[in-house]
Amino acid sequence: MSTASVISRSKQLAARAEKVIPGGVNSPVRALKSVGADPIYFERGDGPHLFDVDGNKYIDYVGSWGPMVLGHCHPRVLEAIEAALAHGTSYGAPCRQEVEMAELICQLIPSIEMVRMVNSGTEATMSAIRVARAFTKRDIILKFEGCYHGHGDSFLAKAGSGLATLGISSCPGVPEETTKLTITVPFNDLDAVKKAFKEHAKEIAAVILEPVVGNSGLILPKEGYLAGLREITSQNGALLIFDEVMTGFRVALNGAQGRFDIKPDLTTLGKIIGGGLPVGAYGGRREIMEMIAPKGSVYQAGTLSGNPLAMAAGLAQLKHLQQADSYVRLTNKTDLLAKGLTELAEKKGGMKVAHITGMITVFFTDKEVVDFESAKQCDTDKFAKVWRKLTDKGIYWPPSQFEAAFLSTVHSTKDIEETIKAFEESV
Ligand code: HOZ
Repeated sequence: MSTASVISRSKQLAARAEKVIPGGVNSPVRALKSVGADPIYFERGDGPHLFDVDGNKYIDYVGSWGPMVLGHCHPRVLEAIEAALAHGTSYGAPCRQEVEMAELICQLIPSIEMVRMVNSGTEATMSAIRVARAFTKRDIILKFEGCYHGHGDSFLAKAGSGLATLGISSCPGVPEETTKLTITVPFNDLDAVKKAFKEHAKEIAAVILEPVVGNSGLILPKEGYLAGLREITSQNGALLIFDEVMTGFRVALNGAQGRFDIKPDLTTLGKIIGGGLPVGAYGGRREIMEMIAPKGSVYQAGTLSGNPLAMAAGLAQLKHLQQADSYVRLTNKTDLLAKGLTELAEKKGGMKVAHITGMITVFFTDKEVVDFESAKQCDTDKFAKVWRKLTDKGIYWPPSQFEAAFLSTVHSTKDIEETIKAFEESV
């Protein structure tokens, strides 16, 4: 444990990092600015736990923002990586594992008839809208306030996640011409979508959304909302793209689309399918995906795409998740945490808890959170105070009101009880 008189190793690393990495971090939320803390540098993970460079142990609810659904260092995943590692780290050429990965994704997610592997969720969404534009011969993309689809130019308008955390509503460096091609409307409001289609009939190439929003905190779709979007897009000749980078293989084996029984035209994936290694994918209807080069002329490429290590890790994780009780266990664990936190919210007030299998958010507000506007009404100062107390008690909760927390299949009942107790003592 660090003491006040000694400069912690995290602080020492942060001082060095600030000189050579913008803000000292490789992704903005990690700077912990909005919660009034200094970056924590981590050394290792083990099951549901993380250990920082100062030797502090945490129950981890970030889970690398989604991939660690089986916890850190799962033996099956490590074995698969070790076996693949012995054969080299990258070929820049096709490999057996990428074929197996594509077959498994197509088998588990029926709306995906063909899939292309990329290296991150950002690449997946950028590529998905390119092929959607090519297929529909239209340019406008409709997205939702508070949804986050990575840092591609088209997606940074009224985005959630780090932009919401830092209060950046539009990003310098994105050409105005690009911004004009993105329409944003509130989530969970079908009338707003209908109005946008009325105003831009035959111009909207695609509607893209997180079917369960994880980047404004967790926001569930209202009853009938996703079906309504499916109907409107079909009627208007636009594609429906589900960004399941977070929800894919997490809220159910067949993702949010399986859980809510909606068939999008295209789906983007990432996180879990890489087992913690860098990965992304986009896939969907065959006639759309066949437009991608070299089958078609929509260009998209990548040296590390279908990387054998990432494929091996992802395959091992997906195969393990296919085992009978994975999602029952993940659901039960999430429900247990949600029950404890909901009881606390009812007792204390000023808190609302949203959850679905493997994901949870505590919003510091009295009102239901149904969209970005209501998420932004939360008391972020209170969130920051509670976050700091939780961290001191060894709970590593996502450092932003606008991020969902992630559970794994290996969080124990004891871990969850400790977490509820830490919340009781912190709010
Ligand atoms: N914006 C990411 C989660 N929604 C955080 C990425 C990171 O800091 O690793």
